[in-house]
Amino acid sequence: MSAPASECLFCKIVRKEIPAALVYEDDELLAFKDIFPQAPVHLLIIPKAHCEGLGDLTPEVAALSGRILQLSAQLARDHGVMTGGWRLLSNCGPDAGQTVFHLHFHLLGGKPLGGKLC
Ligand code: D5M
Repeated sequence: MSAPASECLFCKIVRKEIPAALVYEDDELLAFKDIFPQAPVHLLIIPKAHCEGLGDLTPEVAALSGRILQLSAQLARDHGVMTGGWRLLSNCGPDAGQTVFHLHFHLLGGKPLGGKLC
């Protein structure tokens, strides 16, 4: 069950009601360091507009998908993991382990990444 946008953790980060280690911000997108990093580089990229996840894309957020991919490559470059390799993933729903129901993409790198499922 998704929290309303007013209670959503990542919406609160967007509104600067709770702190986060921001690494990128523009009118539409925000990126910040994951609070429980699973790799030396572990960033979260989110649309500022609320939607629950990939199964709940609004037209507004769907239109940002190309920008999200471009930003992920830019951040991978800026954070020094472009050469070694990096991973972009979004957990969608309980079986995938989604815990925050505001669409987000994990950008991971800086070490050999295990857990390759496909
Ligand atoms: O990923 C949700 C991710 O969100 C998880 O890796 C922890 C991270 N998280 C939770 N709270 C915060 C704050 N306050 N700042 C930064 N990162 C945070 P999921 O795919 O939903 O499991």
